[in-house]
Amino acid sequence: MTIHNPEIAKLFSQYAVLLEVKGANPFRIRAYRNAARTVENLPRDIAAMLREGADLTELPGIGEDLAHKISEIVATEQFGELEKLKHRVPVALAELTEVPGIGPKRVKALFRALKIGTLDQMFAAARDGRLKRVKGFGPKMIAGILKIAERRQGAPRRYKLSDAENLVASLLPYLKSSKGVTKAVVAGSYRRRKDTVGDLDLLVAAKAGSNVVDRFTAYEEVADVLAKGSTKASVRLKCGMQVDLRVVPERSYGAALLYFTGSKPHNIALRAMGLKRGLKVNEYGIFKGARWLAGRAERDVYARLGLPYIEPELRENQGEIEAAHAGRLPELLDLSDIRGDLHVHTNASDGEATLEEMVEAAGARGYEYIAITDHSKHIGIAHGLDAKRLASQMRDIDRLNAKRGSLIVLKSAEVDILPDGKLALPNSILSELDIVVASVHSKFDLPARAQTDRMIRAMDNPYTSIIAHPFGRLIGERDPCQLDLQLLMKAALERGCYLEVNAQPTRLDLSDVQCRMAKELALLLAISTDAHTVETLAYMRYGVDQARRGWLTAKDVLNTRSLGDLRKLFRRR
Ligand code: DGT
Ligand code: CA
Ligand code: CA
Ligand code: ZN
Repeated sequence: MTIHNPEIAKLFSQYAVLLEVKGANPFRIRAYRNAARTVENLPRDIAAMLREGADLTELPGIGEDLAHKISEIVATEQFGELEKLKHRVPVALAELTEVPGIGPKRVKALFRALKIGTLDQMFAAARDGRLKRVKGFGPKMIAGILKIAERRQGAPRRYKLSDAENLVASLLPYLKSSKGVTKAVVAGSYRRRKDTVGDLDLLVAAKAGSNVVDRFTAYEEVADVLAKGSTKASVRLKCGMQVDLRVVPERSYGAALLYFTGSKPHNIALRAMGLKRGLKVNEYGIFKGARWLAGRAERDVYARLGLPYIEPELRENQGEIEAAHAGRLPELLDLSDIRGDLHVHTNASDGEATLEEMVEAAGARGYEYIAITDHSKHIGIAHGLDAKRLASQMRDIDRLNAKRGSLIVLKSAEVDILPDGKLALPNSILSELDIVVASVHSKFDLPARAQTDRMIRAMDNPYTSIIAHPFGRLIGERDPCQLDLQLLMKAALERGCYLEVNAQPTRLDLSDVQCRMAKELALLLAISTDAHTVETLAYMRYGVDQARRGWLTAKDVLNTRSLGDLRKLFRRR
């Protein structure tokens, strides 16, 4: 991993804000702000320039001192002076500046007047009236802050599935290595692969008398033990996440897994079904009167209810029980059905790896094709491609395709949809591409009608193939934009366009229910990683998870097709 221009720019602008809070010399502050802008807008990767021995002082606004600091940042991947300053000026910039209207000036005023450096401190000051005394905080501003405080309090925190996976990656092996443990698994919404989870529900099968609960509560990441008994416990981890543990004997493992996987509405529906047949279903098993019938495996419990196995992703009581009963469960898409990735960046725009490296990695995944979709040149996007650089990339792709065996590289671009629905590259260039991925990166706040029209207009362009991340949501950071999805999907169908399920774990856009809506309208979807690195090509599985939750089969997805079939599907002009 090397550090790149956007990160370096961010370090400089953070430093500028902290300097401002501290009350440093305005010239110094401005120097860092300018340097941030220079680095941000640089068409070349600074790390690469340094490797080639370039003299950074030739860049506008970069003198000896700043050039030296950039070298330090690239070499050590951190900015020592920023780290030092963070201790002296303890201001949580990232969270404070997330609040609309709070920029460097107000951050500075907060810190100087009240020594406030975190969101929680600011909320407290808004509630008890101290905030009124701070310059720049009028009644309207304070009302807005109170509203945000309220919203945060009301909604319990949820965690991205990928963040939960990181916690599980060390917790689960830790538990599995306890004496007497035969099985350990995460149930709950995690197993159903929901895009976010409220807490983790661990289920362990263990021999009687083993000390799994003690080992669990002694886990090094545990901050608080909320409850503890002989077969269950709840803890809060240092990161804030709650984890519930249940220990059961092997014999009821399946029943317990079914119960703790949920969802609650699915459980309730199963129980009601059992009652009609004179059977009792609970976390210990399925019973006729006092007689235990089954419970070792989930499959056994379903079978006693006259049902086939239902995949966890479907267990939301959204028709899956009826479908199972009627023998009409979908044969869900599997990661191994995916034959290629249709949205991938390289270091020609804001990706980290070279074209060759991305293609190589796609080949290693066994793909048949990969579309290279670097950004078009436009505001807000780090060094996007203009017509000339895109043409040169196309020549590189031709060379690669001539050289390589089975994997075909598709020429493509992620083209910005401008506010008026036009695309940011001219048709003369788009016509040279195999597919065109179009997406919105600005004006997320248009009303539904206007935003929908804007995207439909983008699809009016005969070269548009796929609309990427239609809602632009960033889980926990940015709400989805307003869209009439039904209208958009119908417009896509009429025009021979498709929508994307962006598999980035912070996006997952379209979402599970939106996938299901596409299926009902018979609109095919592309599941794409939007990978900016070689490693994140593996995000494909997160997209597949959501597609499965949306009942999609391989047939409902574009990139399960052979390249030949795919080309036919993209032939709209
Ligand atoms: P989350 O944590 O909000 O993302 O969602 P879940 O589904 O993981 O919910 P959670 O952690 O409250 O409970 C885990 C599972 O335990 C849930 O999916 C079903 C089961 N469960 C919890 N409470 C009840 C209940 O009152 N009745 C039934 N039948 N099942 C329950
Ligand atoms: Ca849970
Ligand atoms: Ca729970
Ligand atoms: Zn992208």
